[in-house]
Amino acid sequence: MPSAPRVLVPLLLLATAACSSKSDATAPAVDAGTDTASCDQGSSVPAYVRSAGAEVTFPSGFLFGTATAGMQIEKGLVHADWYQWAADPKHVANGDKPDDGPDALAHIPEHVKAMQDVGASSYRFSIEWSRIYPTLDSFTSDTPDASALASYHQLLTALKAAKIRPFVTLHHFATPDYLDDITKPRDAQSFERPEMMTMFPLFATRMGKEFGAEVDDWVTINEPMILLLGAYVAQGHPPGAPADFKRMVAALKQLVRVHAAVYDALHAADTVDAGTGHAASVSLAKHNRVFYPRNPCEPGDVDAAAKTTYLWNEWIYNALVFGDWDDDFDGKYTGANDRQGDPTLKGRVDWIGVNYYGNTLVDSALPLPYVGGLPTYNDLPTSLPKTDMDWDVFPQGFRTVLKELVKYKLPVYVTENGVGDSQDVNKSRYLAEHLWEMAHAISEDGVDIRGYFYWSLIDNFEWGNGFCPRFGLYKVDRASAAKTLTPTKAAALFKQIAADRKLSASTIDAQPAYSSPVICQGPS
Ligand code: IFM
Repeated sequence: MPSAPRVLVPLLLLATAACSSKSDATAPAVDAGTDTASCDQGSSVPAYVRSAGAEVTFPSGFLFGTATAGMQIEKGLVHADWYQWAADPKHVANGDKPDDGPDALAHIPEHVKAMQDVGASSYRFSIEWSRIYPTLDSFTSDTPDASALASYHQLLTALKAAKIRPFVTLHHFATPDYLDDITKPRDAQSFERPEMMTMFPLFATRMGKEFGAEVDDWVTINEPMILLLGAYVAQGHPPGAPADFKRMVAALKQLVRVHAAVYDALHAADTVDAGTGHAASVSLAKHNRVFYPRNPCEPGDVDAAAKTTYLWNEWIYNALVFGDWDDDFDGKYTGANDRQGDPTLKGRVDWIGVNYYGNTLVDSALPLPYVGGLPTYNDLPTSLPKTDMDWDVFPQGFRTVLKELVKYKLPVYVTENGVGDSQDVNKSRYLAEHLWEMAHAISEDGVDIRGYFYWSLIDNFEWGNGFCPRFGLYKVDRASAAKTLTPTKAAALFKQIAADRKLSASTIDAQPAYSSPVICQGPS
């Protein structure tokens, strides 16, 4: 996610100008955070009260994994929009550059060993489109880069030898520069471009054929809402377009259709393989949050929090699971372009992928179209512990967000959850508390969760925040030629929980209490 503080400044500027009549649309039938405190308690965000019990267990076959993304750990992705965006020091804190990161493709054996050392049974990573096809010519002529293919095959071979199940993301924030020209942010770029509708499915077809024998589980797109907000509203992602919420919404609509086409392409290309007996299993990694009214006594804030929950958390999966297309985002299916059960969208995810990082406050004084408020998720006026990103630590929200997914009646994978903690003081407690709440979502709320991917395996390039926030289960010594890995304190805990398949309340109690983080500044 890009630097939150800077992300939201343009939203503030946009808010009043962009306010549309939709802001007083009927609130959808979705409540804001289920634990909202009453008006007279002053704050809508409750303190953490751990879900009850002495011990939780995890189902047999449950995957304990870690996750990464190419742009954040690989070197030399020169044809990616994000690489070019990061070349401008105004876009990344300290002028950090992805090339100064962990150089992952040069250290595959060490990274797979690190996964083995913590008993991980799965790994989510991305195959970078711009590495496979660096130029439009190479894409058009289907001339993939041989060394790129070899590197990803090397990784997949090593994972197979280690019995680690791969989940492969095809688009994790970075787009080839021939689909996103960052020098022309006012022109249609990336998911707005009509050719994305055909080129991304074609890329997926080729990747399905190339890697399908080694990969069953595919993530089409990482965090659509964060990506589009950064790209078309908040200038936190390339192309950094001037803030235009309508543009973002148009891109969102096309993105959902692109996903459906990529889903079909992967299923056609990656059929049942001899190794596993499985065909492709496809979803996306959707970043969901808990939205609270900034002021619980302000009805506009309460309404805006409910509407944001719907648009942010539900709208995409409603379309891709049920085929329910709410074109005007009003929470009803009565608009001229609304439809339910659309066969071109329905059933286009095989499971629900969800990334969880915390809570958000929504302020109706600054109404964005469709939701009637401005969401903010950093530097919140709460007494909750903070992360390096200045986000709240909010484990109970994990359970809330997971519970919202029950209605889809599909398996769920937590495709990301983790904490920026450069001092390695809060990670263990954060991990334990979040796993605890997730286990309750399984056992008490009936959420069919099949796996959990800790973000991240290693410290990496945290987009606009550069290298300051450290999300890794392993620290990376970026200055060393070997890019040496050192386990954090949370690595041993992860290993213990993955091995035992259980976690006791006393283990959580044994973790150090949260202490103040080093707040990492966003880009200047
Ligand atoms: O690092 C990011 C990742 O790329 C997408 N999800 C959130 C993480 C932490 O901000």
